[in-house]
Amino acid sequence: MSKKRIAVLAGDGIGKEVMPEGVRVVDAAARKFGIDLQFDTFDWSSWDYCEKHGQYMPDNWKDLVGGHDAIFFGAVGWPEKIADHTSLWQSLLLFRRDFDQYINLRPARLMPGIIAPVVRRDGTPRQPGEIDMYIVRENTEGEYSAVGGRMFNGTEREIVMQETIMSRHGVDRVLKFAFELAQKRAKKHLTCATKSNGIAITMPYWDERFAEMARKYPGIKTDKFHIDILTAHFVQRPDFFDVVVATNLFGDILSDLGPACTGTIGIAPSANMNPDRTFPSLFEPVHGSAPDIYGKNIANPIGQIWAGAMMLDFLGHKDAHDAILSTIEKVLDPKSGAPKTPDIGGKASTTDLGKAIAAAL
Ligand code: GGG
Repeated sequence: MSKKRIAVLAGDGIGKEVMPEGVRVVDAAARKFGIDLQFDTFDWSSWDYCEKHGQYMPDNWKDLVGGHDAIFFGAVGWPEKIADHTSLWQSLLLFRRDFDQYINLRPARLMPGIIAPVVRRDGTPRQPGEIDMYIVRENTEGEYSAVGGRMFNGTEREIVMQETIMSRHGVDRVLKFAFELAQKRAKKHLTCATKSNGIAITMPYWDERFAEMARKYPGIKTDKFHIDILTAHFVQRPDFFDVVVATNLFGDILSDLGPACTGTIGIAPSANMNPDRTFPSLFEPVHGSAPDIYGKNIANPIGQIWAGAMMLDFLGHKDAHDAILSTIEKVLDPKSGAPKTPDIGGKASTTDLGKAIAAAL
């Protein structure tokens, strides 16, 4: 089998702490399953690089990583030094857009040993597997268009505006992906996140395209909720959901809320995919750089590790993905006695948990 080249960009804050554990476990899986991987590490896409060079990434970033099979990404953002919207648009959002990573796939699953903060209606705790959903987030347009501007800055006449862009091509391809994913799942249930009562031009269009696409998938049970009540349903009956498809902004919000309902966003992974494989896809934890806990080595590395498993799956190694996932479940199970980070009730370090998963693999 040919060598697969992985571009590794740890980025900012806890990205620097969780990435070594992600690489450790992906490397261990590669050895176990005979996958020939080469990790190429880059120090850019970080505030450290920006401080020296005045920008988050070198001008030739596309040449440097465009030939890789995948990008393994940590976190971006150092708000003490640079506005988040500047750092994001100089790195992560450029990857998503310029590499046409139009699907952002984010699973949320209740794992063994983690107490979900959302209990059942009768007050009993939810059990592992009871929450098991995928959020499919549109990843290149929508509310993240960056089209707009300011006029009359600093005056009484100041105006600021920003457009939401939806293209038929962009909407249809993410809906199609979501229907295809639902088709493969046992429940065959797809929920559409909308807000067409208030956002009366783009969101009705999103709903129309959803209804049109649904006609091609008669075997899929569909429903549609406005984003406000949908967030309430996530908290009150997360077990109802299977696959949820959402615009860029709504998908971002739901994919923090979904994992939060499973106890911690520290374990949540994210695959920014270019399914056409014209460009490399990018795999990252859902969480950001978390400056408040950076430097303590207490961040949960599972989001990064699980993202690494999704990367291996995308590269054609489902066996390695499944092995990492079942090892994470085994290690999280209280019976394992394995170390846990503070977000899941333990006192262990990032490194200890990463090493425990690699060893159990
Ligand atoms: N590991 C991903 C990361 O650093 N995310 C920071 C963030 O704020 N992302 C916003 C987004 O995903 O739209």
